[in-house]
Amino acid sequence: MPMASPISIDSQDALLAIDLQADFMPGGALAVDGGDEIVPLVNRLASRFDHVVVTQDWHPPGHASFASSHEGAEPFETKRLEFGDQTLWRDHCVQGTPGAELHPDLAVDFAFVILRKGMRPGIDSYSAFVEADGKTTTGLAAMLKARGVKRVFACGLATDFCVAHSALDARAEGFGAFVIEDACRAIDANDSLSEAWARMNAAEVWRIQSAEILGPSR
Ligand code: VGL
Ligand code: ZN
Repeated sequence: MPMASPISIDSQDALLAIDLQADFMPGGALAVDGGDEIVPLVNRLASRFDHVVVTQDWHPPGHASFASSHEGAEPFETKRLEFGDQTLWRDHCVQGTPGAELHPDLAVDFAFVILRKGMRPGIDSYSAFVEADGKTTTGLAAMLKARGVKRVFACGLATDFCVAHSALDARAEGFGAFVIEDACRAIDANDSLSEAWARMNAAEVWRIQSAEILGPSR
């Protein structure tokens, strides 16, 4: 089968490796199917980029995104919070706990920054760029722009939440945005995966496969 035309990565491209943490791995508090399978692929991708950002979901205990923080609420339920609708989750990625640690095989040495997000008790941040209030910036866009980055390639966990929100916000910040589909895994709760792809298609976030960057596997 002929390959889609290859994408050549240069010094204006950045890779975001999103939330490859123990709690999102099989056996973790918020396990994503196959989450561990993509780590070697993410490492191979990271070796091709001059700018690699690793993100870490990093919540204080009792975070507003936890079902346990709301009387009578269940995980996966949607709750109206101060800044809008929030999907509630089992407690996950609590600061300093083993579940918040990055996967031990992730080649973090490629990263120039480990960006922590979701740190404020009352507000979530799926996105690596802007918190769920829609206005508090993490500073990542400015950092990437200062380094001359024009295109952002996102991979990691989960396709339909933190990867999608990060890619959409990359676009909103004026970057070209790509999601490397086979280097992601999804939660897919209540149709969230197809909704995320629909929003990304509409925003011209391009869905690509790792082979378009790495070349055909041998
Ligand atoms: C994520 C749900 C809650 C993610 C983080 O990394 O996609 N999903 N917190
Ligand atoms: Zn979270």
